Amino acid sequence: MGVVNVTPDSFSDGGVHFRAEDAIASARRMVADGAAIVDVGGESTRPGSEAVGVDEELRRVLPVLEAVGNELPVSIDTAKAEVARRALELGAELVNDVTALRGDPDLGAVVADAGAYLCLMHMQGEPRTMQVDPRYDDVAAEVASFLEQRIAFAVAAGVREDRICVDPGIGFGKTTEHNLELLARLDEIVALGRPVLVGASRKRFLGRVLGDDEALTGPVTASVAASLVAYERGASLFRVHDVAPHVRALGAARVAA
Ligand code: HH2
Repeated sequence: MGVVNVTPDSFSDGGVHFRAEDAIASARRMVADGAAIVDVGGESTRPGSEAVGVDEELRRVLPVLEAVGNELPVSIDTAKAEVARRALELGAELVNDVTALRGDPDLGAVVADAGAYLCLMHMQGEPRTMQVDPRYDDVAAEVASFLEQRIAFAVAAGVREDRICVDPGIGFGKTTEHNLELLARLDEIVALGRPVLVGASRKRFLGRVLGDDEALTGPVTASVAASLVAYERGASLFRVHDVAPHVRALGAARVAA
């Protein structure tokens, strides 16, 4: 899954795709590079970010979806029912909701009515404050239990269970140690029986793993390493900014496994 953030402020590529024509060109290039789907988003969820309104989010993503929604496999990264509804009309097939249907009471019905795929992600707290002091007694068990409950919630809202994938939410209300423990115990998320998506790409804990305590982003080499670890532990979807090196490395890992 290639990341196309149509935002001025995303943590690692803020502004790169803010102009629709740049986002469209990147989406096409990512698919040419081997991405199975591109994830178009108009709201940053980086630590400390402020929410954007529905009109602004639509203004950002609609031109991109109008151009590539029916041309490429597209996912919409949103927590808003109205944004998801418009994106699905324009050809998107998956709704990637970092709030796991806790953000907008109407989103479940929109996904269900469209028969779309849905990604449910774990997040502790909300983006503005989530990295202030994240705490867990047992991070993997708590994330797995949360995702199990959100699958049940989505199914109760009418979403077909076989359309749902789950995501431990790397970096969303988690310390470096929490992120590493989630990757190490990913089998506990895989045991939920749904495909697991992992989005470690460029996240700052990868810079810290390499010894840079001040890092704001992680390098592509560490991003690929994290995806390979996740693949080895059973993940099947990888949300990444740098598609080509991930496609090559994951392709090689599949052959080598
Ligand atoms: N991470 C980000 C955004 N959306 N969705 C899922 N399912 N999983 C993730 O790990 C995930 C996500 C954050 O990364 P990015 O989109 O690059 O940054 P920003 O939120 O600042 O736009």
